[in-house]
Amino acid sequence: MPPSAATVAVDSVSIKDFAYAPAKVTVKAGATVTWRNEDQDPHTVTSSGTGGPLKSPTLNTGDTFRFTFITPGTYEYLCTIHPFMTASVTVTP
Ligand SMILES: [Cu+2]
Repeated sequence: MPPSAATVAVDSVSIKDFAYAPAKVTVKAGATVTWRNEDQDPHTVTSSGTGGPLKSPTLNTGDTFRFTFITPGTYEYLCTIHPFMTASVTVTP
């Protein structure tokens, strides 16, 4: 049975106007999420707190970062340059 439009996993996130869009995405374990910086300013994709798996380099305009999520859970992240930019990825089994 094909998934309905409402349940299609989003696996790409734009970084634009100092925000991640969409700010909350849900993917299945094993999915690779791609972030792309569409802003004129540099940003990062960095796990909140300590010990998280997301540690992108500084992404300049047009740069992309990919991460494959293996373990289910909710992964909060932010931009270390602009810590008010926060978002999360939820990984389902
Ligand atoms: Cu930023």
